[in-house]
Amino acid sequence: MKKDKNVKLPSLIALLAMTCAAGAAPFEISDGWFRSLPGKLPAAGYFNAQNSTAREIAIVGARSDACGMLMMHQSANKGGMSSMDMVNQVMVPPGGQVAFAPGGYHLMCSDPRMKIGARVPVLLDLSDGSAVAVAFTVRGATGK
Ligand SMILES: [Cu+2]
Repeated sequence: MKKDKNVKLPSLIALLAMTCAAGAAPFEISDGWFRSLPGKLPAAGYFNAQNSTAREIAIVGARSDACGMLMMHQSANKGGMSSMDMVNQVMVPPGGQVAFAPGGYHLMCSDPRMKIGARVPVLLDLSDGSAVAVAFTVRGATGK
């Protein structure tokens, strides 16, 4: 799928409303939050993904109007050195879940435009061609 980072999200409010109205979704994102750091530092995003369908679904991209770019990263510890690698997709197995959490998978939001305490919209692109709209809570450096 071709990704256009400049795509605006005019229908995000409508998507969020639909998501809420639908109740328990077959592919559900919960506990989404960004860690906002001072200045121009990127903000890391975390959430849980639950796949209640009978087939594999991968998260293949992320977008947000609150970020310049929003990429998927994986933290790793190689010989005592911590590093981050870009990942193109994260598979969520049928009936399973994957956590984006400190020390592992995370979203990396460059040029963040967000205030602590606010909620910002994030759109996650899935391998089946659909997208999930989620509101992420913005927390401070300590995660509170
Ligand atoms: Cu990162």
